[in-house]
Amino acid sequence: MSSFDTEQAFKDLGNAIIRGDAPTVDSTVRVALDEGVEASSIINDGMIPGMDVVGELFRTNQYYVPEVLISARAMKAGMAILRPILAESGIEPVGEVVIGTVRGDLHDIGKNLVAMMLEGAGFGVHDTGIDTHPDEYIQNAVEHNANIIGMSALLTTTMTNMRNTIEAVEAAGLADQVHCIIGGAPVTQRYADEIGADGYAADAASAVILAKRLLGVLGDADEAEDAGRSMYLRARDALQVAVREEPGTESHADGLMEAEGLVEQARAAGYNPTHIERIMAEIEREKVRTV
Ligand code: B1M
Repeated sequence: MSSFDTEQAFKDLGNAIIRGDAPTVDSTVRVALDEGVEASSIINDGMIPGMDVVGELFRTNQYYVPEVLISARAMKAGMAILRPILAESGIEPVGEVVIGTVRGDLHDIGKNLVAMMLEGAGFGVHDTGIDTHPDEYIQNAVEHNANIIGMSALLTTTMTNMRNTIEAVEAAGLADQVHCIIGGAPVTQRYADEIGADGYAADAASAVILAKRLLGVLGDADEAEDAGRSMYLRARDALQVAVREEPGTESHADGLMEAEGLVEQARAAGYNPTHIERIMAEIEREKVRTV
């Protein structure tokens, strides 16, 4: 009888992605496949939770760009093995996405993460790379019969090309068929509303939820995950506000209590236990901080 422990393999895989250890990702994925674990489960239960932690470490300044790049490379190593298997398995893609960084913008780390997460979630992903002209988005959307065009921008000067692309999509008569979604560090929901985008996502995991919601394929588990994440993000904001208050004051204690309450709600919604543990540890550390 095989002594293979699937749960342990998923943990090892997630940790290897967090460490950016591509050789371990490669070997663990191969062993899991040999043991009969589904390719989609390897991605969803092993790799994406790891990448999710990487995103969180980046958001909280515990990881910087080089670490994110190394982890993304490890994720890519796993995807390279799994992509052909998913394609062969004949599972219908959830939808087709054309994704790229907008014209004039060369930043692609975040866009690549979003593309990988979408691919992992079962979307057909067609990546136009960096510096994507509005016409190139449209050509690709027509060629691949896309449901979604995803645009990424990291510069305030290139964000305007999101608006130009949306206008070009409308001019091409594709607005009824294709949803335009946007993201990137300087982009906000307000900007998305202003330029008539169909949606904005703050990070790669939220982009997957958004894409599924737009195509009407969001399941109950996704909804719970999304609710948990939003509680968690509110807890993080509350903690950040509390940290700026003087320890020992009522406002400091109130802020921490608010953060703790929100974390409990996120926990109840089943949100990622690693993130929950980490933020609880931060709250506990803050509780005993003195001036
Ligand atoms: Co540049 N850069 N950069 N840069 N760079 C920023 C963005 C900047 C904020 C740095 C700073 O000044 N503090 C600044 C922009 C200022 C502004 O416009 N407000 C800046 C600048 C000014 C520049 C240059 C102009 C510098 C120069 O040459 N003088 C130049 C521009 C080149 C160009 O694009 N034309 C430039 C160049 C570069 C490098 C080439 C050196 C390199 C890019 C390498 C690469 O991407 N292959 C680089 C980098 C690495 C950065 C920083 C340090 C990191 C960006 C990053 O990768 N973050 C950045 C400062 C910073 O953000 N701390 C900076 C990690 C990544 C995981 O996060 O991309 O935000 P992010 O993606 C997230 C979310 O935003 C979201 O999900 C992702 C994952 O969670 N998301 C989406 C992203 N796209 C999405 C799409 C969606 C949904 C969600 O739907 C479709």
